[in-house]
Amino acid sequence: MPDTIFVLNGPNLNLLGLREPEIYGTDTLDDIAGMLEDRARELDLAIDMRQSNHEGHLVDWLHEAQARQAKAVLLNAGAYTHTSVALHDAIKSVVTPVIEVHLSNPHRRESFRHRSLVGQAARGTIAGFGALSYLLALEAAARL
Ligand code: CA2
Repeated sequence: MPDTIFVLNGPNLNLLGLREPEIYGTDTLDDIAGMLEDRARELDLAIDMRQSNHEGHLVDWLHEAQARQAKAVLLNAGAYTHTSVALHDAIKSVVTPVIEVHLSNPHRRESFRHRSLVGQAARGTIAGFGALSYLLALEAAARL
């Protein structure tokens, strides 16, 4: 069985490719899942990609990643990145390495996006490369 990489996506990312393409690009979340699955196959990894608009689902899925002995989690927590102590604590509570992912570069945007509670707990961060951020994070996860 190949190792699994969980790819967890937070609020509003279900709208990806449908709104605000100037910020987030034209790829949908399904397009990104397809790209990740293609590359994962080459790396002998499996992808488990999920999206929720609910903070607690993301917390539950971080715990599940650990319970299932996932190799790593790629986490784009959306706006919860900047607000969620619960996600910060959940990342710290699991041994599974968590890589923070963002399509945009939050540091080039509004000041309320400059603080990341996810990034303060994550193994590392990849941001600013659109859909490519996810692929780069997968490359990093494969090498952990
Ligand atoms: O750049 C990223 O990946 C973000 O995590 C995206 C979040 C934002 O709150 C973070 O600061 C940075 C927003 C996700 C909303 O996604 C949308 C996609 C299409 C249309 C509208 C929202």
